Amino acid sequence: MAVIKRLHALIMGAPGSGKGTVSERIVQSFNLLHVSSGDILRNMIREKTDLGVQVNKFVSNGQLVPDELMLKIIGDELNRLSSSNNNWLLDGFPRTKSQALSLFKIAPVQVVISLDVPFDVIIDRVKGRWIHAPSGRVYNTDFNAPKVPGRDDVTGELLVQREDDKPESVKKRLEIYSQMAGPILEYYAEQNVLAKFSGKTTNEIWPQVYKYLATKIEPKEKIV
Ligand code: G5P
Ligand code: MG
Repeated sequence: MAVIKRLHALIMGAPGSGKGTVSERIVQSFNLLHVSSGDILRNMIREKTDLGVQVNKFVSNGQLVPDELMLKIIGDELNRLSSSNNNWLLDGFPRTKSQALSLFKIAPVQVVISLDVPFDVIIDRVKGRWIHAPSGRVYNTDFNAPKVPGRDDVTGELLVQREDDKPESVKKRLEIYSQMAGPILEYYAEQNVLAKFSGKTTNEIWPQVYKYLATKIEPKEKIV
C-alpha cells in the first residue's frame, strides 16, 4: 500500500449529507484530527466573541460567511495544521473556489472525500438532528439517537437544535451548495484527488469511505 506519511484530507458534501457523522467514524478508525469550520463558527457564536457576533448573522440565515472573514477565522488553525505532524481532515472548508485556492497556498490536500446524498433524503433527516454544541457531536432521533433522549452520550449535557436547521435556512444552504460546489469539485478532480461516494444512508457510504482511506493510511481499527 502506498501509505501517505501525513494525510491532508477534506470531506465535502451538501448540508446534512453526513460529513460530521462520517468524520466521527473516520476519527474512530484512523489517526486523524477532525476540524470542522462549522463547529468553530458555532463555538464562537455561543461564546459571543466579537467575531462570533459578526458571523452569527450569516450562519443563522444559512448564508456563507464572506471569504475574507472566514480566512481570518480559520487561517491560524490551517497554518497550525499544515506545520503539524498530524493527519487531518477538514470538514466544511473550502466552500468557495477562492477558499480552495487559499488552502492550496497553505497546505495542498491529497484526498477529497465527496459525499453525494439525494436532497430529498437530506431535507427529511435534518429535521431530526440534535447536536452537543461544545463538542459538535451529532445525533438524529431516527438514525443515531442519544442513549438518553435529549442528552449527550459522553457528558450527559443537554442537546440543542441548530439555528440554521429551520426549513427555510436548510433550503437556502442547499441552494448555495448547488451553486458553489461544482467549481471546487472540478478543481480537485483536475488534481486527481477527488473520490466521490454516493448513497442514501451513512451505513451504505461509510464502508466505501473506509475501504478507500485504508488504501491511503493505516487504519487503527479494522472494520472489514
Ligand atoms: P457546517 O457546519 O459546515 P453544513 O451545512 O455543511 O454545515 P452540516 O449541516 O453540518 O453541513 P453534515 O455535517 O454534512 O451537515 O451532516 P451530519 O450532521 O453528519 O448529518 C446530518 C443529520 O443526519 C444528523 O442528524 C445525522 O445524525 C443524520 N444522519 C447521518 N446519516 C444518516 C443516515 O444514514 N440516515 C438518517 N436518517 N440520518 C442520518 O456549516 C454551517 C454554516 O457555517 C458557515 C455557513 O454559514 C454554513 O451554512 N460556514 C462557512 N461559511 C463560509 N465558508 C466556510 N468555509 C464555512 N464553513 C461553515
Ligand atoms: Mg457538520
